[in-house]
Amino acid sequence: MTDSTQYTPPKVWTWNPGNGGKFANINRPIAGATHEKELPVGRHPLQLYSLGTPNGVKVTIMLEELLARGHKEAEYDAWLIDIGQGDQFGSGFVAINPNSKIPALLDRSGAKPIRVFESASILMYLAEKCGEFLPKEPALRAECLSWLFWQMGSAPYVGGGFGHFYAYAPTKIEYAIDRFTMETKRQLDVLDRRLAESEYIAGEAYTIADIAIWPWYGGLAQMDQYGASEFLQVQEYKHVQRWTTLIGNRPAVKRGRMVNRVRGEPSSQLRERHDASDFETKTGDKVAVAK
Ligand SMILES: N[C@@H](CCC(=O)N[C@@H](CS)C(=O)NCC(=O)O)C(=O)O
Repeated sequence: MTDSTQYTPPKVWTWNPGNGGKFANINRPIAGATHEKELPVGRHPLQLYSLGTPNGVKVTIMLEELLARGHKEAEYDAWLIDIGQGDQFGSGFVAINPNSKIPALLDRSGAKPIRVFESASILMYLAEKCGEFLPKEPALRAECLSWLFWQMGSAPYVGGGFGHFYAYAPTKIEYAIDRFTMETKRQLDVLDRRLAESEYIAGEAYTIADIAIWPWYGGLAQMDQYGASEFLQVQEYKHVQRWTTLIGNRPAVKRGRMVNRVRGEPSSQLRERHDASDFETKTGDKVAVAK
């Protein structure tokens, strides 16, 4: 690999597979399927194809919240998409999300299945389908959607920028880490100031804005995401800390975090979810004992 301080870009970029980065085996400069593979389909109206990353967890939290409010139409099968193994490039997955990224949802409740991709789009779709967590009053709705899309525009600087260069890049590049740390801390401060003036992100009610933002920024604040708690001095963001605890204590959030999770304590991992009872009987610790 070229020394990053010496690198002069050539006239035309060429693909150098296996550039040493953590995700080198799955990154490609072209879209589309790499192999034929049908997706499994379960018995519920909603089929979710996902993984327990911050983007995936947004959707499983939302589904568990909707079920907790009694919405039977939110019953779902959650299938595991192993992005490290390239499952997102199978033909069945690409047919649901041409962008080859989790999460992707298929709603099979109507005459014709409806595909939904991009996590914010999935949250809005479910919120509108069930009439929950997205205020109807125009000013409140605008505030909620503004924060929802703030998250979508901002988090790539945290994940693809800060997290990538701080934790995953094969060389530590001070310029890149400095640039994205500054931005990540600025975003934490944006949230901290907002949460100083209101209980939840979009006002007095819990909404899809909280559901979208919590997995990313709550992860930084209290889950040592990228092993960067100390580096970022996350304890200083007092209002973000208060809100992270508030949201994290919700039973549906606790369940949603477990779905399609493949890391951490075995008892916190429910690799696939096909029934509400799976949380009691199919977590990693219980499946391992049964084997
Ligand atoms: N903007 C998308 C981002 C989704 C995304 O980046 N998903 C990652 C995992 S968190 C992924 O599937 N990566 C696989 C890949 O890039 O090949 C969303 O919010 O749904």
